[in-house]
Amino acid sequence: EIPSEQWAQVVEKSGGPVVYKKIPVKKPSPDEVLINVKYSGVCHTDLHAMMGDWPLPTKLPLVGGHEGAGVVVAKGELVKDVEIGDHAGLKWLNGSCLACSFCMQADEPLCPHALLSGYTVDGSFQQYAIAKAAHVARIPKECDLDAVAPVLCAGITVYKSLKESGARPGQHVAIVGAGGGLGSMAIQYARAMGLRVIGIDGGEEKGQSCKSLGAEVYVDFTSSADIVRDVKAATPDGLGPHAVLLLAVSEKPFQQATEYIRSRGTVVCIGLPAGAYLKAPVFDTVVRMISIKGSYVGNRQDTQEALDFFKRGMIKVPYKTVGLSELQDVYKLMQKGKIVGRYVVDTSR
Ligand code: 8ID
Ligand code: ZN
Ligand code: ZN
Repeated sequence: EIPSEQWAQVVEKSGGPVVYKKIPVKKPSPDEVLINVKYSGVCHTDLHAMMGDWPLPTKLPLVGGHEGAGVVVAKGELVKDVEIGDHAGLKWLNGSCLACSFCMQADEPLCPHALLSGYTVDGSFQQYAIAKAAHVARIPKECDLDAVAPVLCAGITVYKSLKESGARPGQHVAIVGAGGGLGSMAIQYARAMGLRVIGIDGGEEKGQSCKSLGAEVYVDFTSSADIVRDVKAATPDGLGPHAVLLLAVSEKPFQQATEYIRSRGTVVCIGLPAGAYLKAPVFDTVVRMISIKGSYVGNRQDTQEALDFFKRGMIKVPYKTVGLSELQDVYKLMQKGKIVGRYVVDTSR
């Protein structure tokens, strides 16, 4: 009942576009599962991969996608704790060695042998995708597979980054890029974790979305005359937020964040604009004791915790569903910064 051929969106050359075509269905190796992907979120990372934005080459031809939610339909003989029929998620970290010092300490995203879905191995923009069983997300049966898909990268990543920020309940976090895919999730996770949110993005539609998701203040970077002043003014004592999550696909806010972060606060870099650099004044960083760090997806435990928030009904993010065949149109909207929340593709059309 597993077909030998399937529909997929394939990047055939760096720069794209994606080509909707039939390709063979692969068989899982002994430690792998085959997931019948029902829905996949579209992350900005998938666009970076197609455009060749980063200093790490992708495989080619490439099937992108790393927010794939579906049903396990086949498994290798070594797979003991995932069953056929289980709901499972293909995430960015497709597999890791499980033996290096990072894997041993549950820092598996840092594994030097990591396999990346939709980047170094084929991902979820196909109907049947392969993943290492140890790393697939265990999706509870009560979760709708379309709504849960964006949790598999966006949700895990922002949840982890909020933990990395060290922000405590009642404190303020500024979310830069708050109207996008990661940003919308970040507002909801921050609220669920007891934090107070300042959303920063561009345009009225994103502003309304940020507010409805739980941001107390929205700062519009396209119309604000002084972003630093506006962000600081959004905290009761005017001294700025305790944490900043940088999710934007633009270098500018990476240069601004140290100006409005509170003293002893933490700036967390998550977005990956092409060729971007961080810049911060040494003097301020020292005398205001500012921390600047990166955060990269999450480990298996973070994954299950992020899913648990979703299962308990605390994470509701706007998404639009279109056919997998329409992926290139989604990329066009994404390139223009026009997407509020997430797009999810339905692999059946
Ligand atoms: O593990 C990681 N670190 C990780 C995981 C997943 C994704 C990192 N990412 C990276 C992606 O590769 C991408 O670079 O996070 C970035 C954001 O991904 P996304 O949320 O999927 O992208 P999006 O939906 O296009 O949202 C980006 C938002 O940034 C806003 C845009 O308006 C959009 O809403 N934005 C921009 I562009 N410039 C801005 C600015 N100056 C800005 N918002 C505020 N100020
Ligand atoms: Zn992603
Ligand atoms: Zn490892």
